[in-house]
Amino acid sequence: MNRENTPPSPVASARNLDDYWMPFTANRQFKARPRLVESAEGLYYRSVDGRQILDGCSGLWCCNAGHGRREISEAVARQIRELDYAPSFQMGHPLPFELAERLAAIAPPGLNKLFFTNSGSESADTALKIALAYQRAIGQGTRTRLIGRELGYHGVGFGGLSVGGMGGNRKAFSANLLPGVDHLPHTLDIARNAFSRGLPEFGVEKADELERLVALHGAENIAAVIVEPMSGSAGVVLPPLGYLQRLREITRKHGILLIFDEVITGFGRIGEAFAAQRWGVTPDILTSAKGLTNGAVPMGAVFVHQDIFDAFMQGPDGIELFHGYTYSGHPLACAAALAALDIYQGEGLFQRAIELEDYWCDALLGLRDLPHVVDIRCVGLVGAVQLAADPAGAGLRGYRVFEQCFHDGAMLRCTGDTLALAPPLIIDKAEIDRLLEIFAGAVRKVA
Ligand code: PXG
Repeated sequence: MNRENTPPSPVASARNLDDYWMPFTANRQFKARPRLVESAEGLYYRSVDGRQILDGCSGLWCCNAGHGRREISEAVARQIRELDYAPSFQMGHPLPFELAERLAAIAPPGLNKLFFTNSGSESADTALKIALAYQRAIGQGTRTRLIGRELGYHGVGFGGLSVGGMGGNRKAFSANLLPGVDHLPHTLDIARNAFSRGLPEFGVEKADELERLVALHGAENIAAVIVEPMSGSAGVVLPPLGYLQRLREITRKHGILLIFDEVITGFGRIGEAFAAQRWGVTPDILTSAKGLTNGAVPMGAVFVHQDIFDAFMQGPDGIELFHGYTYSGHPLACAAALAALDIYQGEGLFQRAIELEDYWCDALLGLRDLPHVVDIRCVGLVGAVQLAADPAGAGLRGYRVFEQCFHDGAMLRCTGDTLALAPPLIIDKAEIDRLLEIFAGAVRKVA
C-alpha cells in the first residue's frame, strides 16, 4: 500500500482492543487502524474522534429509517419497564401477535403466517427447516434436497451457509456443510450487462438451469429453492429481467417451494415493502431481519404462506413444528419492530426508494468515468460500483477506497473490489450528491 496516501488512523487508541474477536473482520488490520463510532443521528455516525460520517450503507443494510429514532428508543424503554421477557413456548404475550398481524398486512399475497427469529441467519435456517418439514407433512418426504445459488448469502448457520454460494465463507467448513444441496449459477454478467440502469437485460436463461438440476436430481427429491431476489453481500447482484418470474414458473411446475431471502431487500430497500412486491413475484416463504426493527434490536421474521401453515395444522393436536428460539418474539424486539413499522408507514418510506430511484441511478451512473470502474449497478436505493482489481491482489483497491471514504466522512461496504451503497431511505438528493462526492473523491485519491 502506498503509505503516502494512507489515511491516518481515525482514533488514537486509548482503549484495549485486544479481547474482542470481531466478526467478519481483519482483526489485526482493524486493531492497528481502528474505526470506531460512538453515536448516530439521522444520516450520520459520529466517530470517537468527533467526526461526522455519512452512513452510506444504513449500518449494515439495516437502519432504513436512519439513526436515533426516538419513537423506537422510547418504545423499547417503555417495554423493558413493562415486560422485559416472557417465554414464547407454550405461552405468550400480546406483542408478537400484534406484530404478526401488522406484518401480514404488508406482506405479499398469502404470506400471512409469521415465525419470529433473532437474525437473518436464523430466518434462513428456519425457512429451510419449514420447507423440509412441510414436504414431509404433505407426504412428499423424498423431497429433501435444497437448492441455493452461487454468490448467494443466507447467513452463517450451517443451513444458510450450505445453500449460500460465497466461496470464502464456505471453504473452512466445506466437508461439514449439509448434504443434498446444489446451486444455481449466479446472474452477474458484466460482459453483457455492465452499467445497466435497474434490472439487467440479459440472463433470464440462467433460471432455466433449475430445469437441469431437476433433470439431474429428480423433482421428487427437491424440497426448495432459496435465492435473494437481489444479492446484497456479494456486491449487489441483480436479477435479470424475467428471471424471478421464470424461477417461480419452474418451481411451481415441479412442486418445489420458492424461498426469497429478503433480509436486505425487505422493508423498502428496493421500493415497496418487499422486492417480491416491487418485482411482482410471490414466493412461498420469505425471510427478513435487519430493517424489521430498523436495526435497533436483533430480530428476524419468516413469512410463510397460509397453505404451508395449514398443512402443519392437519396432524395430531400437539406441537406442529419442533423449532423455535428462546428469544422468538422477544418483547423488546417486537416493540422496536412495531415502532419501526409506524415510522416506515407514517413517513411513506416504502415508496421512497421508488421516488428517488431515477435520481440515484443517474448520480451513480455518472461515476462511470472514474478510474478503474468496470461496472455500476443500481436499483431502488441500492448501488454498487465495481472496480478492476489492483494487480497486487484482489480486494486491495476496494479496501483502500472503503478506508479512504471513512476517513473523508462516508461509510460504505466493500466486498472485494466492489463498493456497495445503500443509504437510509430518509436521504435526500443533496445528501446523495454529498455521499457520491466523497466516494468519487476517495476513488480518485486511492484507486
Ligand atoms: N440473508 C441475507 C440475504 C443477508 O444479507 C443474512 C441472511 C444473515 O443475517 P444475520 O442477521 O444473521 O447477519 C444476511 C446478512 C455485507 C453484509 O457486508 C451483509 C450481511 C451481514 C453482514 C454484512 O454486505 N447480510
